[in-house]
Amino acid sequence: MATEADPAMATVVAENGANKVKACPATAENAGEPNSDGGKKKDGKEKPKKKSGGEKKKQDQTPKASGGKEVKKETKLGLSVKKDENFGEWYSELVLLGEMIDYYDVSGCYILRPWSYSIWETIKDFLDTEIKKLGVENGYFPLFVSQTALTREKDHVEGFAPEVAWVTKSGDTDLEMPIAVRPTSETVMYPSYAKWIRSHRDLPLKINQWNNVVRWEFKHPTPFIRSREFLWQEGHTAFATKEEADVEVHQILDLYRQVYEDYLAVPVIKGIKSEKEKFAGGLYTTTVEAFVPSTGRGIQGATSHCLGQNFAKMFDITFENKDKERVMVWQNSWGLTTRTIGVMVMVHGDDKGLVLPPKVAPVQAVVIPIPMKEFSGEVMMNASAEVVSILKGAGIRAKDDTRDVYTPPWKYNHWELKGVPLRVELGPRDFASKKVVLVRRDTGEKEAVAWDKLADRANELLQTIQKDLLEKARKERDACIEKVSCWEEFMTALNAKKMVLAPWCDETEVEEEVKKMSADGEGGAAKTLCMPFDQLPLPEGTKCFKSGKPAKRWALWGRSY
Ligand code: 87F
Repeated sequence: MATEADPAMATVVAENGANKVKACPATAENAGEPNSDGGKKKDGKEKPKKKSGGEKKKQDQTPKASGGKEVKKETKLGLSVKKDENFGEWYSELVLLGEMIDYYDVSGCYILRPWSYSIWETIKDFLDTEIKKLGVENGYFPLFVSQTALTREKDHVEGFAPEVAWVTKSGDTDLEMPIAVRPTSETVMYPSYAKWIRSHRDLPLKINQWNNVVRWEFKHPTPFIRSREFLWQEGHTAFATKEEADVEVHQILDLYRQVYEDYLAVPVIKGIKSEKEKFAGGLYTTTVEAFVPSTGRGIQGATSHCLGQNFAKMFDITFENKDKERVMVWQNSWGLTTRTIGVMVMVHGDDKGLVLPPKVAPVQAVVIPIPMKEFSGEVMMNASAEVVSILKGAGIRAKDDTRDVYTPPWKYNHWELKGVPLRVELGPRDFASKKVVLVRRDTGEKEAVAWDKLADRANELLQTIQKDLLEKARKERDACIEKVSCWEEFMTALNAKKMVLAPWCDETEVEEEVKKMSADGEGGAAKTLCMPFDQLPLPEGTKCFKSGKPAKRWALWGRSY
C-alpha cells in the first residue's frame, strides 16, 4: 500500500536524527536563490574508459611458477586505482579484471561473462519463483515492433523516441517499413492482450518475459548501469479492478526490495515517483532507490508501474464484466534489469576488488592448498578435494584452486579480486592437525577451524558476511541522508554528496527549477528520487524547502545515475 511502513526507511530516519530541524537563515531563500557553493562539486563522474588499460592489466597476470621451479619476477595482480581516488576508473577496471564483463566492438554493448551471468541467474531464479507464486506465467514476444504499434500510445514513446533503434535494411535492400527493436514491450504485447481478453473470466492476465531490450543511449555508457542492450524481466498484467492492480504493484515492488536487500545486500528506499519522473504512459510509478556513497548519487533500482487504463484505451483492451458491460482493464508493468549487478559492485567493491554477497557469489568458498615438500602431489590434491567435499556437503558452492603455475599469494589476490566471500587456506601444518584457516573477504578476519567443524562454521560465516554487508551498506547510506528545510541547506547537503530529504509542495515547475539551479556543470543536477512511502511527520504549516508554499510531502532528492 502506498502508506505502508517501510522498515528500511524507518532506520534512515532514526539514524539521521531527522526529527531535529536545523535553523535556516531567515531570508527569502525559501523561495529559492542559488547558493554560493551551488554546483562545482566533483562528483566522481566517470571518464571515458580506456580499453587498452584493461587489456594491459590482463597481460600483467603473469603465471608464476611454483613447486620448486625457477621463479620469475612476480608481477602485481590487482587494481591500479583506488575506489575513493577515481571511482569511475576503479569501477571500469574492477568489472573487467574481476571477469564480470568484457568489452565489445559496438559502443555501449558489453559481454557478460559467466562470473556476472551467474549472479543474474541467481536473481532470476529467486524472482522467477516468487512471481510464479503470484500467478504470473512466462512467455516470449518478438524482438521487433512495427512502427504502427510502437507509436499507438503517444505519451509513452514521446521523449523516448531518440533512443529507439530501427532496422531499415535487409542486405542492400531497404525494408518497405522500418522495424523497431523493442526498448520495452508494452506495444509489442498489448495488441495480443486486446485479442486474448474478452470476458472477466480471462482476467487477471499476468505474463512476464525474461529478455533483452535495446535503448540507444547517448549518455556515457557504463557496464551494467547504462548499456545500449541489457537483460531484464518485464511483467505485464491486466486486472478487472484498480484495487487488484494496486495490490500487485506493491507485491512486486517488495520482491524488488528483496532482490536488493536479501540477495545483493544493498539497502533501498521504496517510494513513489513524482509526476515529472514517473513513466509518462502510466498512472503512477513506484520505485526502489539505491545509493552509491562514493559518488553521492542515487540510482533507480527497479520500477513497478500502475498503468491505469491508458494503454487499455489506446490498444482497446476491454472485457465484458459480470453485469455484461464492456469495460477497460487496469494494467501494470514492472521491470528489473542487470543494473542490479552494477549497483552491488559499486556499493560493496573495495580496493582489492569485488566483494560478493554470499547469496549471489558463484563460488562461496575457495580452497587454496599451500604446497610444501611434505605436503604436495597426490597428498595435497586429496586433502584439498576432501575439504571441498566437506564444504559442498554443507551446501556451499566451493572449489579448490590447485593450479601449480600460480603461487598461493597470487591466488589469494586473484580470488580477492573476484570477490569470493571465504578463502580456505590449507597448509602442511593445517593438514597435519586436520584444520584449515578461514579468511573473510569483507573484513580480512582469519580463524582456524577443525575439519569436523568446518561445515557448520563456514555456513555460519557466510550468513554473517551476508548480514554484515547489508548492515555496513545501510549505515553508510543512512549517514548520507540529510534532512533539510531550506534551499541553502539543500545545496550544502547535495554538494557534500548527500541525498536530501526535504518538505516539498509537489509541483513539477518547482522540481524543474531545482534541477536547473542545482546543475553542477558536469551533468549532475538534483531531481526527486522518490517520495518515500515511509513519511516523516509533516507538521501543520511546514513550508516547501524551495517554493515556500505549503509542503505536501517529504521528498527524497539527489543527483543520480
Ligand atoms: C525507451 C525507448 C522507448 C523506457 C524507453 O519500466 C520507450 C521506452 O517506454 C519506455 N525507455 N520506457 C519505459 C518503460 C516502462 C516499463 N516497461 C515494462 C518499465 C518496466 C517494464
